[in-house]
Amino acid sequence: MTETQKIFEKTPGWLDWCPNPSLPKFTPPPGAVDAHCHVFGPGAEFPFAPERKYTPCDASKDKLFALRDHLGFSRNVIVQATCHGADNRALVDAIAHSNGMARGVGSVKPDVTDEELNDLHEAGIRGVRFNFVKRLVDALPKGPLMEIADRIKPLGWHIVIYFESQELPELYDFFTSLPTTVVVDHMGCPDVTRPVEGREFSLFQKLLRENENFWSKVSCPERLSVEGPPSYSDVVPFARQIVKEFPDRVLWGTDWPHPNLKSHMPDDAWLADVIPYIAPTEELQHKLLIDNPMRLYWLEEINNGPR
Ligand code: 0GY
Repeated sequence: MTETQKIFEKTPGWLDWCPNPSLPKFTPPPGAVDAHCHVFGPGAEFPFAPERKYTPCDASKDKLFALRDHLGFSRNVIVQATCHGADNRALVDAIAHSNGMARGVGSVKPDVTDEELNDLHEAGIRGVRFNFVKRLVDALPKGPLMEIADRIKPLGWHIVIYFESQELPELYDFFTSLPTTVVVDHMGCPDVTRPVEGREFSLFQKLLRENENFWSKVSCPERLSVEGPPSYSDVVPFARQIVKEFPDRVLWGTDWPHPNLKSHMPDDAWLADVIPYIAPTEELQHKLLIDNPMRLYWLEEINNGPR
């Protein structure tokens, strides 16, 4: 085995993405956006970060775009995952080959220059991700994160935060002090064995209710569910509640290629088929899949019309 092969050997037990998803029963409205997905490598072209906590299988832009077409979506928002650290090259390359149909959320370090930020903006990046999930990253001091927040604000970017629900009480004040629009990944990862009206999820709803700059992705049933596929029915009431109360501040995404799943790998059609259960009317589906992501990621198209 060569040194390169050893470096990119995927984490033991890693579940690969579903190679042949079925066709969803749900037909997304024309122009729908998958607003949370990733590209991984290919590692030989875009090496994974030395500080990563896992090594994924390759998940290329071509496979992502093929999935987009297969599921009946039109656009992608590609989010930087921790295995690529603050090296956004795979992400930028994917956007560059999307014919304008992808935008991105990157990852930067506090020493990023203004020129680099401007280049990322030109490349189609519209936000940065702050990751607080302990199994994925070493704890980040808040000061440098706030510096990054202040630097990206003039570009009109937003911040995507990824955390687990038990961390919210401690992080709440920091989150509400962020100066931009803030998008929470996967509803703050609730423990779905607890009630929707319980203390834990109520704190998350309070965050959105009292802070109009906060949005939520109603994504990742495959990661949150205890009951499991194909209907992920224990996650639906949580997502449905958020869509109902905050219809203009929600996003949906596949989370393809579903990093670090332990129990099963979803057929991505199952995930699309959850949409009508969490957004039961055409109006809600249109906001969730088109109006909201377009406002956040393709604002100039709304203002100026298509390119
Ligand atoms: C993980 C890994 C990552 C992210 C996601 O849902 C996600 O966006 O899966 C990451 O950033 O490395 O295991 O959750």
